[in-house]
Amino acid sequence: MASNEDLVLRLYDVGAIKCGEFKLSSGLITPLYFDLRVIISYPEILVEVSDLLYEASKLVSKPFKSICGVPYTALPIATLISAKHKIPMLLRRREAKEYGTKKAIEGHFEPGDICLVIEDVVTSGLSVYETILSLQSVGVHVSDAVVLLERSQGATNNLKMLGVNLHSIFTLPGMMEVLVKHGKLEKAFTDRVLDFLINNQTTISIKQSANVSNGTHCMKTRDLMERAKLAKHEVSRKIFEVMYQKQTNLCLSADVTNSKELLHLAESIGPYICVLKTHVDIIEDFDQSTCRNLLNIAHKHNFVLFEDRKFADIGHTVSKQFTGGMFRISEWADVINAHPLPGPGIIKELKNANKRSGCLLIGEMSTNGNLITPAYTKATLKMAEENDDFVIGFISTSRISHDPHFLHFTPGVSLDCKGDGKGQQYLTPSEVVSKRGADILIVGRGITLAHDPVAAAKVYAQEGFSGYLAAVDV
Ligand code: 5BU
Repeated sequence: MASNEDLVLRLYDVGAIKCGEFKLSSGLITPLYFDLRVIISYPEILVEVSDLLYEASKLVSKPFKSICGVPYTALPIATLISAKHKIPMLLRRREAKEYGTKKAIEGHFEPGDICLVIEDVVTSGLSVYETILSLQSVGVHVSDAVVLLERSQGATNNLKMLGVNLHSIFTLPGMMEVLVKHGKLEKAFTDRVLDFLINNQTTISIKQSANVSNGTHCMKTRDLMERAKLAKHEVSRKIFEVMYQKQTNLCLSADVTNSKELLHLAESIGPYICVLKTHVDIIEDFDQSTCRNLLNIAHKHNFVLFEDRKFADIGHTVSKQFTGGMFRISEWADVINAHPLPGPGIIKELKNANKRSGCLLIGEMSTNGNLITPAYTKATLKMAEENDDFVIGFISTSRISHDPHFLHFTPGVSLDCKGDGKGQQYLTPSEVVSKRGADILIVGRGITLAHDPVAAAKVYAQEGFSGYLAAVDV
């Protein structure tokens, strides 16, 4: 078999390695791009890549029963390995969600089987992880993945954090060394690519901000798993993880007035949201079974529950409102919120009543003519920082903290309306997420009153999350 160096040169010669300016799926512009799809036109290269990945598969931590290529480039690679080494293959359908009835995974498997995932190139590892999630959804486990090229932008660490070992044949710097050695690339160009790699890590997300003098940090990238690691409360960690796993930053504000409608919205829109927000005090037929059912749906579709109670009284009263009455909010809400207006006592008493929930402080409001001033917002931030074992972030209309462990939820979001004539003011998803730095967009009537609420939720989720990925740090 030809050496690995020969393979790199042949990949270059057939146009699988390209220099220029290319947009990655994350939106980043890279000076060096790999298009391994072309190797299907060169069977010898395809066989060689498959052989190398098969060799790498011998390094895995747990024996596997089947292999699964990440669609699409890795499919022929996985097929060759499967046929040559008599290893059963599974196939992940990318379009399964859209067509509802189709199975996410084709092929025969038993729950508990271990599958090896195969991929051509990884940047953050997200495509590999999506395939793993599909396999997991049918009970198939993945402990390892093999990849031809690790672009050295964080995939190995990202997947490690998710319990998956990534084995790569080449790293990007290693490949470039070979190309420089053989006169295919200029050293100055590869230095530029190395700079690009260093500056575009998908996991290193903290750097000193412009206002380093006062000790605050700002996020360089908005990497969710990195933020999950930095979370100071179990609930914020969970929210970051859910956002990452489901690739959504949409919070549905389910402001309906009966349990049936609420549960129906939760069930149908659950797959597209990370948080479901309620106003339980507007539900006419509320009882504890509403909560039990809601919790089951939240568990099934992997989202968290936020009761938008906006506590605003003295500590003694809010602790009773939180834990007692007919709503017993502390027993089921993962997230609650409070106005900082009464002073730190409100936070102390809510925390004493139940630390399991995370609290958002209302630092800004979306309504026309509200009385919140910049000084009030600043004082809210201070209060949050002093209680960051319980305060997980803010309701706000802009980013008020650059500390990446705080979450920013922004209400007043609509794609086609400027206001509701009752004081509410709307901005579009891209305005709140890309320009104002929201992490999570709160959408109520834009979805619940839509002709097709599920279709509307998909649009808001798509707009919101692509805005999140494309957002510059603010
Ligand atoms: P809408 O239907 O998307 O306008 O609903 C917005 C929701 O967010 C609604 O439940 C409000 O109570 C909530 N909200 C808000 O709109 N503006 C604010 O400043 C705060 C909460 Br705080």
